[in-house]
Amino acid sequence: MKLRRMISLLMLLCLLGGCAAPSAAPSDEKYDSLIVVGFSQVGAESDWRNANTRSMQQALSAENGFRLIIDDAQQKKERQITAIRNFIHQGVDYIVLAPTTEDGWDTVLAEAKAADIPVIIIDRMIDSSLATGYAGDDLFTCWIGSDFQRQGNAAVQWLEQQFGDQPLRIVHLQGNYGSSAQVGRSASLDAGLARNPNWTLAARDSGDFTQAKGQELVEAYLAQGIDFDVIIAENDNMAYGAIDALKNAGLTPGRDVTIVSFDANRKALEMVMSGEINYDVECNPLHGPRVQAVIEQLERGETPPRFTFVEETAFDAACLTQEIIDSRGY
Ligand code: GYE
Repeated sequence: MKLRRMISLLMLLCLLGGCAAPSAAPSDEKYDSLIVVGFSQVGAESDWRNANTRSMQQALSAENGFRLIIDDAQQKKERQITAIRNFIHQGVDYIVLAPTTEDGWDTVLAEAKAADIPVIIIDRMIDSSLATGYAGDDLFTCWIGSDFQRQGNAAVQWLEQQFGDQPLRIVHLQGNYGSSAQVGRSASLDAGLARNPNWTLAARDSGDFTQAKGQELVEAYLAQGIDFDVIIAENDNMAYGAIDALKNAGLTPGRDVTIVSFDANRKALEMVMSGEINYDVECNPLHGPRVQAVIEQLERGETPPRFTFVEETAFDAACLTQEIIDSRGY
């Protein structure tokens, strides 16, 4: 247990028991030596997210010297802010934040900074102006995640290669508005629409990264008689929902409608192999060992890189092998 946590506990004991010296049982000693990490997770909206949570649990385990406290915010930023305040109050050693959306973190992260608790941001970013510099830059220690615009560019380039200047009517299922994953992936498609005059947007809505909403949206478009050639789903779970809606309407996904998706979970790769998904851009959720490495560096007094972009690729049936699917860790 670090000093900060020790002080919080002593204060609590003073309040409860008039400052009697606490006696440490052997099991307490083991507990005391663990690094306490409070992790504010977005939610459990997708397979990607669940793989990310599992990766954190596996890496930040007691065996590895950590005590991990996870708060599931159910995709609500207000809940994340409350969770971070609770972590500060508990005196955790580190805070890990996977932010729902990019804006609105200045106040609570300034509170963490005032309490001298390092904040590691994973997956999405706070404020998107990485390139131009962000006023709140010193409010976090480092960030680990994906280049979402690069992922979006891969999807758009694949469509350009496949269809040339053929007319395309595109349905765009977006993630939750204001999240870096949505902002980056959507920005790429907007650029693609601008440079391909034969592409039109048949429909565009947020499915909040969930399978149920992906299905609902596509069912609604079909019921409205909207015609489309391509569905771009900003994650696999929305693609699964869209595929179910198409099948229920007697259409063959991957053939009648081209499906482009993001994440490349194992199940989705199997669907690339069977032809139901045409192209899937990888997004790696296995940040647990990366966070572990960063904390261990900080514990040794070293300075980890401020921004770590994870290396990623993309798959269509032409480049996918069974070996890749079998070695998929998520
Ligand atoms: O693509 C989606 C999840 O932020 C990269 O969030 C993450 C996205 C991921 O719900 O499946």
